[in-house]
Amino acid sequence: MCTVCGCGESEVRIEGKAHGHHHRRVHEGHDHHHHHHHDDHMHDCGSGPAGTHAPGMSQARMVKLEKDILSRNNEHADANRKMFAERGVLALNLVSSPGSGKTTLLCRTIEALKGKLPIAVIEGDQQTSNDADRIRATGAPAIQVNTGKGCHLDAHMVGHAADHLDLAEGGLLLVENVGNLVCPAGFDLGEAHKVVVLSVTEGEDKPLKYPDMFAAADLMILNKTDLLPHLDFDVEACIASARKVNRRIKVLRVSARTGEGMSDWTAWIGAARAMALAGHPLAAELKGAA
Ligand SMILES: Nc1nc2c(ncn2[C@@H]2O[C@H](COP(=O)(O)OP(=O)(O)OP(=O)(O)O)[C@@H](O)[C@H]2O)c(=O)[nH]1
Ligand SMILES: [Mg+2]
Repeated sequence: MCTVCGCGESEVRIEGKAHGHHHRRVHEGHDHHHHHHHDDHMHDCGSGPAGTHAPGMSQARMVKLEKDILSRNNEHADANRKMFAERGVLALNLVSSPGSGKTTLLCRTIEALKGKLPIAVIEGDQQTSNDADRIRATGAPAIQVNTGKGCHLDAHMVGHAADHLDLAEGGLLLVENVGNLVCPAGFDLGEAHKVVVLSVTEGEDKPLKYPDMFAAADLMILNKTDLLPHLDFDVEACIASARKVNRRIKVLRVSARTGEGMSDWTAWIGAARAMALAGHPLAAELKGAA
């Protein structure tokens, strides 16, 4: 179950192989006993200590579940981070609402960096392997994770998918999370950075409406700038909103359609990669590759 929205367990599929995630199993039925428990009055709309609510579940139980789920996730995230560091892999976690242009951006990024560094992709969607197919068409290896009813990737899924990918030393791992501006914010995958993609068709108030996501990200890519002439989207107001929830967030204006801003994005990746490789034996050898 997700600590954010309280969605139930589901069967996760990694490239056609089913992985039952027993650690995500919860027995919500037990909570009926507590239905009239004294802290029940705090069920309303996320104002209690859990910061969220689920029908029939007490705030105390929710806080405990949340702690269990997140601490288990963090153990897997730490293991992933260690594995990425050992291999000198820069891992980026792309998060956004559905359709902001993540896969389009990734395909274009792979084209731009082709031959300069090894790139692999993990695609997260509830269903279909469409996005992994689109990535593979560029020649880069991709693993699709289908989360079923799940609304985000977790570190355990990413660890499994990374095993299947057999990541190259000194490479770039791009993780496209499930399209959802809420739940993926709470789950560390062991990535170096979360990158939030916001397209200009979504409205400039999104950082204020979904602050957790923008607070968790180090970079905001404002995508589909080619459409700006057709919209009344206020770019400056959007950036001001993002900075209100995250003073340090970097912002790049990009069009994955026309390629505008792509060189700023690949330069950002190059700088992040240099940081990821600092202290790694491959650092000198790979210098200037990206
Ligand atoms: N005009 C314009 N359209 C874009 C741009 N980037 C992506 N699109 C279009 O937006 C739509 C969604 O793009 P995707 O790349 O599938 O978006 P996504 O974020 O991967 O979507 P999900 O994986 O479903 O969450 C497609 O029709 C793209 O062609 C852009 O920069 N400009
Ligand atoms: Mg996609």
